[in-house]
Amino acid sequence: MTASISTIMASLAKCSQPGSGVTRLPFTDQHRQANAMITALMEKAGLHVSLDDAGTLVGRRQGPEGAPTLLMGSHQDSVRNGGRFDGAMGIILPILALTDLKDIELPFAVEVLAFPDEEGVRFPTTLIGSRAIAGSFDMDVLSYHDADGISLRQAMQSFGLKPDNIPQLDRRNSRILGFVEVHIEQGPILEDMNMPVGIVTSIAGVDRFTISITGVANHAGTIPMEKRKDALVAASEMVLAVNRLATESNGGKATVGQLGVFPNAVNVIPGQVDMTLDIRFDNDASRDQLGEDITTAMVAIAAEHGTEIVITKTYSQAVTPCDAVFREKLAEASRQVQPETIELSSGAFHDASAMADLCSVGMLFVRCREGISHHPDEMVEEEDMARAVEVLKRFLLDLDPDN
Ligand code: HGY
Ligand code: MN
Ligand code: MN
Repeated sequence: MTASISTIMASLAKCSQPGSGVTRLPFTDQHRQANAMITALMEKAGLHVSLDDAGTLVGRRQGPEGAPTLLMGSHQDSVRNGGRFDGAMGIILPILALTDLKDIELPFAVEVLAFPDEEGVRFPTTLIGSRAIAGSFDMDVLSYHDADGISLRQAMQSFGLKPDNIPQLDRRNSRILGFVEVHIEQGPILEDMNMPVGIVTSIAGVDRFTISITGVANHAGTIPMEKRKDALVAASEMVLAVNRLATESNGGKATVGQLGVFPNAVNVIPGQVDMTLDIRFDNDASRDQLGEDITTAMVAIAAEHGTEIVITKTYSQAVTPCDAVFREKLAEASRQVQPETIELSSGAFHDASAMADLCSVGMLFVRCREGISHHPDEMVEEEDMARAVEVLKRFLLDLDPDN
């Protein structure tokens, strides 16, 4: 008896650090456990499984000699205390679709990719596996390190990988039909419209920064207020400025998600604050402008408080349009599970954002409860996941590699 999709997702969710929700970071024991589970499901689907040197698990179904390859999949990693569907569902559903089509010839090869890192939570970079395949991986990020001082290179090597081979993963000279990613919507639109699935039109662009504010740590009881260079007061004003400028930007989103205070002691004036900034917009020019407004405001606030500031852009991804042919074919396929189709843009970015440097990309969103995501309460109903598998099967059966 085949386990229900929800049961599979619940088992995969157990590959997590202890605590509420799912915390599965790249190149960890939890990642290894997840890869073992995904490998078993890929093998059941008749896929040949391998792990590439960027940490992407590749499940390949051969096609006719010389036929192009359709790429599918998503990311295995999660945010901290995240949900069980973000990323992982986009790996499992195509595997289940291929399991059902095991005995049916397709005129192309298919690969399901379980990317190691899309969230960029452990290391200040992101889309590691997809950028390696798309040929846009920056080898400098191998020197980036996590909160424990472990470099990305060390983490990959202890995972059994040879990161120096990453440039060889570039697939830009191979015959790729495209990349199609299934993903939880992470928003309320499909639920509001009472639609199980939706077709993505474009994926938001994103800029990410690390910001270091340096003041003077000193005794909380002896230094008069007017003589302080309090890094946390400066940082707090910056956080409020980020929120105000994004709110006034008419569609932009900006978030300070991480903030560390040093020395973080009850009786010491904070000497150092390190924080992150994530800026999104549905067009590149507005995102650049919002970034400029925010960084200008931060520099002015730092000066007002006599503190130093270093702003480093750690990641940038342009707005990614989804391919018109894939949008149409996914819409056709989804009409078999719902009479109407709906198109919507994605405020989140995805591995498809990076894969667009390699090939045409398409995305299928699946309804989630109350739009909740990046949270333990993230939920996708069994029947909606089953519908998405049916859409994928129809999409695969109707896809003609020659047009
Ligand atoms: O941040 C994002 O948009 C994605 O969930 N990594
Ligand atoms: Mn995701
Ligand atoms: Mn996510």
